[in-house]
Amino acid sequence: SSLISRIAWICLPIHFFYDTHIFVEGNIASGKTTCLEYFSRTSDIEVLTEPVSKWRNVRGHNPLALMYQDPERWGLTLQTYVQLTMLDRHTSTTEAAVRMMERSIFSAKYIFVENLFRSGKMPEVDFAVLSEWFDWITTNVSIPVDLIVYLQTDPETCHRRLKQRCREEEKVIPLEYLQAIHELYEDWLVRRTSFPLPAPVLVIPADGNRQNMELKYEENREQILAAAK
Ligand code: DCP
Repeated sequence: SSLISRIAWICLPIHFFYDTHIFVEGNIASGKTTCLEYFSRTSDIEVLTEPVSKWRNVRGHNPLALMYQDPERWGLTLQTYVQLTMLDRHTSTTEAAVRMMERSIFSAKYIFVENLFRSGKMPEVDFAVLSEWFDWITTNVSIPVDLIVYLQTDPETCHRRLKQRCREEEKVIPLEYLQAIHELYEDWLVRRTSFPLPAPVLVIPADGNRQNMELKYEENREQILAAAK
């Protein structure tokens, strides 16, 4: 047993050393899922895709569809659940050295909740309650993050991709909505004028087609994995 404990002591720091967390951020249909799939195929990285299937079906209800139909009534409902599912992802344990996840509790709050509120679609009291929850969580729960990969797109590109992918709930999304989300992302991750940055940011232009994007991910692989060192 002394040999085992010696091995454990040697391995423990190595494990912590490589326990790296990366968030992939970007507008709706910016290609986050494709990016995550690419890295899960080509590197020893564990990927956590967004729990969007949960947002479309919680005990038989579809809060995502409800939010798009009537944001004033259902925005709080969806965003409360998004916040829970994100927290669940952030705190789940993993064996992998590097873990990449789609979006984060930060963009849920700084981008989507902020957008609902600023556009007048979320009552102030709903915004206040969500903000209290967010502040409590980020003060009392450790949310590890080493790097944010921002897939930067033109909102028109996202609009075109959205129309092609034809997710039922998203048929009502106008270009203006994607423009608003884009500006909030740029303020946060590029201009850095709105909210605190929890980690350094790597910007990857993401208007290209799938093949183009795979080349770009390849070019950036070293820089992304360097966050693990
Ligand atoms: N959504 C929301 N509020 C959040 C997070 C997401 O209203 N806090 C909505 C926006 C989309 C849907 O959920 O309609 C799915 O979100 P994503 O854009 O993150 O997922 P995609 O599948 O569109 O990402 P990509 O195409 O980049 O892979």
